[in-house]
Amino acid sequence: MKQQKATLCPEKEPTSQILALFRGRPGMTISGAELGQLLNMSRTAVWKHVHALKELGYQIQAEPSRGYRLLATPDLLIPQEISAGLAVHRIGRQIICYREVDSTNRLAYTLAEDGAPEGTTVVADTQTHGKGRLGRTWVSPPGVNLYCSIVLRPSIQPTAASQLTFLSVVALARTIERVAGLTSRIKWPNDLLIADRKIAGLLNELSAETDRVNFLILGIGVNLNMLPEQFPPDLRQPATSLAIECGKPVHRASFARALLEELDGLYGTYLAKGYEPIRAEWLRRSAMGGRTVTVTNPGYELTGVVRGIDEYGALLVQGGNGHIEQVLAGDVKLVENNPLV
Ligand code: BT5
Repeated sequence: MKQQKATLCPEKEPTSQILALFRGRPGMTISGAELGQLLNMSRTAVWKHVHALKELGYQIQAEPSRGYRLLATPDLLIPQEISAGLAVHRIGRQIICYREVDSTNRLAYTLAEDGAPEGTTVVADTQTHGKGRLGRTWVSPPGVNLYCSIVLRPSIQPTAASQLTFLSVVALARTIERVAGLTSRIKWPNDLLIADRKIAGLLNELSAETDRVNFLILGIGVNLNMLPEQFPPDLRQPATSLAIECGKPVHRASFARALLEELDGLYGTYLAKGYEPIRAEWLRRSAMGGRTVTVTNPGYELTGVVRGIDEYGALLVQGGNGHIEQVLAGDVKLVENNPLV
C-alpha cells in the first residue's frame, strides 16, 4: 500500500541545511552569497529553497542587499525541528518524518524488516489508518498530535517483550510531567490517563523467532493539541489532550524531542539494569494498584483488586475468592467503587 506522502526535510536536503545554518547564528542575517557558498549552490537556488521553507510556514525576512533572517519557526514535525539539541544514544538517532502515512507502526515494521537500525523513529503529522489494539482504530487528525513508532532490537526473549511496553508508557508519563508538569496515570497495559481520561495509547508490535526477538516496534500516539470537538463521540472511554488539560497549546516538536530523550534514557537503564527499575516506576505511576477492575476477554470476565504486574507484564488481579490471577491479555475497566477492597 502506498499511502505515505513525501518525507519532510530529510537532514541532507538543502532546506534542512539552511535551517541548520540559521540555527547556528540565531537572530542574525546571512547573505544569499554566503549561503550559496556554504551550500555550494547559486543564489537563485538559495532563494528557491528559502521560498520552500516559507511555504512550510517558516517566517524568513529577505533584507535587500543584506540577506535572509529567520524570524519565527512553525511547530512542524520535521527531523530538523525534533533533533535540534536532541541528546540521545540510541533512540531517535535517525528520524524520518511524513506528512501522511497509513500507520507509523506499519511503516516502521517494514523499515525494520528491511534492516533499519535500532532507534530509527518514524513520525507522521497524520495517519489514515492509525492502529489500536485488536484491529481498533487510533484517531489521528493532522497538525495537532504526535504519532510515532520506534524500532528496537534488544537481545531479549520474546516472553520479555511486554517489558518494553511498560518502558515506553513510563517514558511517556515522565515526558508529560517534564513538559507540562502534569501527573498522568498508567492503565494496564498500554493506556495513559489524566483524571481517568485517555490522553495516549501505545501499540507495541513484535517480530520474533522461538527464542529471540528480531525487532520490536514501539508505537506511541499522544493527544497534544486536539480540541474537544475533534474527538469522535463513540470512543470507548473519555479522552483528553495535553492542551485541554493545561489550557494552552503544546509545542509538538519539543514534546517529541523530550519523549525521545526519556525513552532513550530509560532504554539505557533497561539494558544496563534490567526490568526491575521500570516495573517499580510503572507501579508507582499506575492508576491501578489497589483498585478494583473488571477484565474482559472473549468468554471470560474477572472482577478483582489489582495487586501489581509480574516480570512478564501480566496484571495480577485478586478475585473475590482471594486467589491472585495472572491476566496476560484483555480489556480492563476501572470500577468506580472498590467493593472488593
Ligand atoms: C491503543 O489501542 O490505545 C493503541 C494506540 C496506538 C496508536 C499509535 S499512533 C502511532 C502508532 N502507529 C499506529 O498505527 N498506532 C500507534 P486501544 O487500547 O485498542 O485503544 C483504541 C481505542 O481508543 C479506540 O477504539 C477508541 O475508542 C479510542 N481512541 C481512538 N483514538 C483515540 C484518540 N486519539 N484519543 C483517545 N482515544 C482514542
